[in-house]
Amino acid sequence: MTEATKKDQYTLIIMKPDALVKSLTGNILARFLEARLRIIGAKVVKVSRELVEQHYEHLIDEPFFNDLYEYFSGKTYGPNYERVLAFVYEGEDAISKVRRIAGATNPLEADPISIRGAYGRINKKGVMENVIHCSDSEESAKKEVHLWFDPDEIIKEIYPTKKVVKNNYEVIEWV
Ligand code: IDP
Ligand code: MG
Repeated sequence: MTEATKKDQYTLIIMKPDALVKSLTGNILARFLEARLRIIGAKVVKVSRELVEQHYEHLIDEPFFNDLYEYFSGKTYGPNYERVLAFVYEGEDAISKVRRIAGATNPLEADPISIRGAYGRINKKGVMENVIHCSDSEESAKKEVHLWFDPDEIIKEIYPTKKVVKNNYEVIEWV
């Protein structure tokens, strides 16, 4: 493929509460440098039960879902850690490059050089505390970016938007 036809992908990366507990934020950002991607959105979020249910919709019937909620919301670590950092990255093959640097879901099976392999663990309740989330396909990236970011929180329009009037103000929403 020539430079002009290479297609950019978008991916959502979340530094989960254990990344913050372990002071890994700078380290993780540095690990993603090698992928040569660009950050186009970034914020800190306090995660609600509703957001976890939407984000991990595919796991809602799993017996570990409530423990996963406690972990992902940060409740496991106390009020100072009830937050995550969310990023949208853009670039060529962004999804597979980020998944490779992140490592396998189970930190005990992940490449020890990967982020999850190096820093993850399985906690006492059996939850895979694996430090980061990253989208696994273009379809889930789109769903996740819609869920976590408003259009005006990303520096370019990566998915279609529409203007709607709310309380006499014009706001931009995802289509
Ligand atoms: P992914 O994060 O690699 O995309 P998913 O299957 O989407 O993996 O699972 C979401 C998260 O739920 C995982 O990152 C991990 O924290 C947790 N998880 C997934 N499967 C299990 C399990 O079998 N036991 C405990 N925790 C799990
Ligand atoms: Mg997943």
